[in-house]
Amino acid sequence: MIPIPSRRLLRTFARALAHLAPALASLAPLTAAEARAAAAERPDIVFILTDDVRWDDLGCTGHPFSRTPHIDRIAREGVLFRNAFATTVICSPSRANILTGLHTRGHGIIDNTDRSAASHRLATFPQHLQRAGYETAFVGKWHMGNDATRRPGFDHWVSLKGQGSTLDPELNVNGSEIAEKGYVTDVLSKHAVDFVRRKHDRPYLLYYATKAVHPEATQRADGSLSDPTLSNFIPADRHRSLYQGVKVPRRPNALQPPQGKPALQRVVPGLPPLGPATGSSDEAILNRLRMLAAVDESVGEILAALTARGTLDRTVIVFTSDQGYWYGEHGLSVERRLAYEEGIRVPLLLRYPPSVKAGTKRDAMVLTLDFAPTLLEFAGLPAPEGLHGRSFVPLLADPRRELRRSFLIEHFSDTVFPRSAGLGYQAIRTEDWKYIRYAEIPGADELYDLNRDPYEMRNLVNQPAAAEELVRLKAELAAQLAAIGAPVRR
Ligand SMILES: [Ca+2]
Repeated sequence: MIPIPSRRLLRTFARALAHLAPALASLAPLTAAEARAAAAERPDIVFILTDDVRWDDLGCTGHPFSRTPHIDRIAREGVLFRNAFATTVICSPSRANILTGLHTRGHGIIDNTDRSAASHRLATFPQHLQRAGYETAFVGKWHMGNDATRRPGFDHWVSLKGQGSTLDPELNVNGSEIAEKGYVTDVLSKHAVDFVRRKHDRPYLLYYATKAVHPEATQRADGSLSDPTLSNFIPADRHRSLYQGVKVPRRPNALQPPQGKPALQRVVPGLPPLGPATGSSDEAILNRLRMLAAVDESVGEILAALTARGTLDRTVIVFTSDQGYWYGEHGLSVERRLAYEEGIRVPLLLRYPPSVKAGTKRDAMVLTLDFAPTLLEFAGLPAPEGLHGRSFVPLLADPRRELRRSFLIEHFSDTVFPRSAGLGYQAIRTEDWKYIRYAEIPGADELYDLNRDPYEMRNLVNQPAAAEELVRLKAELAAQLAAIGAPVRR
């Protein structure tokens, strides 16, 4: 057996190699990426993925009363991306977007039905890190199917089954089923912190995916839900009375029924039309924020564990979410899926002092697809050919850089909610505009001028003054779809 060299020895070797790099470059054909990998100390990576947390749920993103001091610290001592987006607005596809760096049509996890086997076959960034010598750990919610067994690319595996239970969750820990006691965020946090505290001889990736702030429900193999209202948000007992008596803020587009949105104005048998009364209740919103309070405590415990180890400043820490949620905008609540801003926007914070000055803010558009190439670049590894995402590392040093002028958002029709049946679409968003083309509803296209109408309340698709822009956006959408190709079937 070949002994694994200690981290100190590797660092010494890397430093020596860095000094020799100019001489070696003339002798051996090292690629630029290999040279970087050899010369730089590879950071540890802690990737924190929350579920359904909105970009504006955090103190650091302007929430008036949500208390998230530990999460905010990542932004205060690192970078806050103000325009970060998910490209598919439901759990399973978005998780696959993050892991693969591919658009949903590129990886084939197109909805929340049981795609356990397919998710074992994805080529993911943790696999690349593992092959490059990283120790890799997964803790939390995988949610591509109800199979909780270990997926390729992870040395250490702690997973909920499907959505998992909020109280006394069952976990698959490296192949053994374990019944835990307690509140799910606390249980997962303990596993995450335990991993950080371990002795690590190699750089590591901790991929920590919380169940919070997702409501309590079981998702069956066909994607249907045990609780179709999907509104049972359960905070930890200690947070049940948090924020009592506060006034819940609402955006202007939550206070009136949708207009000029034929897809949302369809008559759905047995359901009232969308409007202020169909949106999320104050109590649902408050319970989500109470659930987030436990996540914030967990982030605090992880930061404390990194500080105690002395590795805080050489750890890339990312905090984000798989997609947003509706607080009554356009009458929506549990549906997710749709392409409006409150669904596609995600929080994105990153702390890594060697590359990021404290208090940095960036406005360039970044996507969930960008995590895979970004984290590989931090580890000194080139991105595999054919990814749809791009590393956002160059944005950290240069506020004028941007990665793209537009991006694709897509949803594949499913049957989980009667309201959202047949709502499959492809959409294109630029910095200024959004065009949504519903695939199965003729005449329901939507076009928004995001500068003049940030709440997406005036559909301009039939306005002559917007006709030229519409032609440009349709051409951009067609070009992006052609470049990415037809959906992969899994
Ligand atoms: Ca989600």
